Amino acid sequence: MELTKEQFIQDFEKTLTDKYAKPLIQAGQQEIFQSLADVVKSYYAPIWQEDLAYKDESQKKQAYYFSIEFLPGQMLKSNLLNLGIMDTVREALSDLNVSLDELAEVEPDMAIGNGGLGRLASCFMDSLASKGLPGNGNGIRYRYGLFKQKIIDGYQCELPDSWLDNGNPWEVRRPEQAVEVTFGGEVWLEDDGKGSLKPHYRDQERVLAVPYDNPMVGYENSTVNNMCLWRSEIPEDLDVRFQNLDYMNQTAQLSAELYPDDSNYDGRLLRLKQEYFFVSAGLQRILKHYKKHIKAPISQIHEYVAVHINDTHPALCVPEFMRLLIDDWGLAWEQAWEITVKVMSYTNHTILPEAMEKWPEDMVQNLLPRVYQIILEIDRRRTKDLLPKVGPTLVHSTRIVKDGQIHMAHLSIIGSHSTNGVAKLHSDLIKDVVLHDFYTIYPERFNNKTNGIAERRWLQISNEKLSSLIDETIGRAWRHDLNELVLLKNYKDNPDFLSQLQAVKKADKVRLAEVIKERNDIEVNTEAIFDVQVKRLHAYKRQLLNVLHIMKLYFDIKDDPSIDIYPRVFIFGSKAAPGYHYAKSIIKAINEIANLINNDTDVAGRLKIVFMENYNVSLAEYIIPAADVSEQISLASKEASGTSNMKLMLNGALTMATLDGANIEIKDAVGDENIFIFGLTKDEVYDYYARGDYNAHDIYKSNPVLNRILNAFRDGTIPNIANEGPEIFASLTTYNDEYFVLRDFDDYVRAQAEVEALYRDQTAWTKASLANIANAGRFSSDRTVQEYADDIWYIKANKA
Ligand code: 26V
Repeated sequence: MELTKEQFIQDFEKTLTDKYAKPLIQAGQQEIFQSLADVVKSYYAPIWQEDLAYKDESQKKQAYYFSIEFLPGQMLKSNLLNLGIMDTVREALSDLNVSLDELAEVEPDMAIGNGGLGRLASCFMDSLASKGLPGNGNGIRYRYGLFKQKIIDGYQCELPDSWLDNGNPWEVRRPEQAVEVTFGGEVWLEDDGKGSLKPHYRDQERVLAVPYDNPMVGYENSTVNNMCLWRSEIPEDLDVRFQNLDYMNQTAQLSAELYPDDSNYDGRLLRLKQEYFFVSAGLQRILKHYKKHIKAPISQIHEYVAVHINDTHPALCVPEFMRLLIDDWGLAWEQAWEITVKVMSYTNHTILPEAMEKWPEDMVQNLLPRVYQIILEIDRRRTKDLLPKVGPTLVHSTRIVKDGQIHMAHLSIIGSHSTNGVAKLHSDLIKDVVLHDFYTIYPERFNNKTNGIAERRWLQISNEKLSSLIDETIGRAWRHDLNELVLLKNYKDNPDFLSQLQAVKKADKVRLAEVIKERNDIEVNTEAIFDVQVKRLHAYKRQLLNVLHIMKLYFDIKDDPSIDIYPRVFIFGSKAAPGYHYAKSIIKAINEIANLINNDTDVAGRLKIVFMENYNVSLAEYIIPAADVSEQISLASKEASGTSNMKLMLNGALTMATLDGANIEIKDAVGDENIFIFGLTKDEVYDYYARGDYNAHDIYKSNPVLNRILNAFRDGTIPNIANEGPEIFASLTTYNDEYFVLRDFDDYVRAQAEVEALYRDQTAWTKASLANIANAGRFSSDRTVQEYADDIWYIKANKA
């Protein structure tokens, strides 16, 4: 949009007066932020309104991304950037002696997601809008987002994330579009006199779902999509005096809290309620909209609507859509089923068995009696149809209802026309191993969509210095098409450019060093290698492998304090699920090792370990630009894709990687000479499984370096881990090291030595860094969502 500084200042000062009856000079940061947000809202609101009207009139097909998590982070700069008014507003504020950067920090992160899955959903929201694609979000407006992590005495403590205390300035509450979602009670079918059976209900619990619309502003275009988040409330006509307290609490609780665990399936009733709540509300809204705006019969809804099931959490979309089509719209089963399969599509984000959702049959039956009937009927009909075609073995292994449980991945695959994994390797594993029987039955449904990241947040906003350097070098076209970054390759032998690239990295490291000083009170050497591992804490991601390597370097120094070791700063950012005991022990161990090494005079500052508390999107925006090394060291086959690997690459870090997830595609993009690969391959891991002969204890016994390091966990060398140390020791030895940490250790050490050697040659390193940036184009989520649009959703860009 067009905006002059003068116009902005006028708008801003008027808003401040209207809102707070105060001049700028008397206003606090919070008041200034809220006023600025209101001004920005006044800029996008008309575009939003127009785009909504356009979508209704053009009758274009729209996609709805159903996700129980979104992780957008702060929205101020994103909105300014995408509206094309970042520079104007920054300068105007600066004329008023207000720093945009400081002001932006006032906004709490919108953290209604755990990690990779939620952040991917938000990158997709940004990309859909920026590509002008009509794609909307549907989720839950949790009152409390992902917990705030405090580190106290080295331990993770969890505090509530009360992000809505000052309101959410971007959202619009739409009570007039509230719908009801019902739970429990009894259901029975009666003939409606016209030959079909209609459900009748008794004693149901009613919950009001109120939508809050959040604008997803497209980058320098006129698209504003919608992310709808539902809040649970008590229906207005219920007389609260006659309701029991349990019900009142449960209802209010529904949208109260995000489940802070993305590592283990946990069959709690409230979680199932949340899943049904946003699924039912979202589908009801879509159908109401259809009735009102789309001039076509319901039997054609698949030509107007695509619903995406982001992991299995929204899998109830399948039976709920069936219910609405049959019970409310009067469709026959066969027709409803055909439409449902065409409308739905599903993404799998993990193949770890412990994360697979299976709900006990009786729980679903009690909570959602009608939906349960429909699930049984889907399963019954499919079994009957398929038996003669594929035989009992395949039918049984792919049943939705089995052993008293409802398999949500099975439901999602069977009830949709597309199932995709999130990186090539992961999609292959799904087809060849984990869901192989489904692939045999429905081969045409399976496909890959390699993840991507929104470069606007992960480069333009978080790394303005690098962005400016790129602009000066190759122009601004990359801001609309990340593939343009390949043009940077022309500068790989340009010493001027290389030294500017180094200067940018240095400046980003200095900026992070200041944050570290302020938050951790640790001084770090900005000449050192900044070695970064940022992601949720999980055994399969192997933060421990990183830790063992650090201990090795430490012992090298202890053995010979004059040893020539290149200085390194190891930076960790990671939350553990509150109930994941082992992950929390690893956090404690990292912090105690940090204390030990950071304060050892022999080390003399050559090694520094920094565990940054409360890793979240806004902290990532500081850490990632400053990274030299990106740690992507999961056991091959376990990390579906990873996305921090892409963010770090885009910011010029070199990847230390196993051949897992999207790391493989990063390697293919940058070439073997610009990445550090180590460790077992997926096939080697599977061979171990097949033979069953992995013996971690043997490695512990026979490898003296590892022997010494592991002993340090239980002999007091690492202080203050009397419980955690032996626990970690036992997991790696007695319990046979589930993720082959010891097996990959030597090769990891070898690859880390290569890192050090290359870093000593600053020119060679910088060239490799450049190769990473220049080849990051295909990891843009703009590419990813375009593939979803073309291959799965069949939606087309606005005004195209
Ligand atoms: C799983 C579970 C398990 C049941 C309990 C609650 C819960 C909540 C969230 C999840 C999601 C775990 C899956 C996940 O986040 N996968 C990550 O998805 C990223 C985006 O595709 C991908 O890059 C990561 O490799 C993958 O671990």
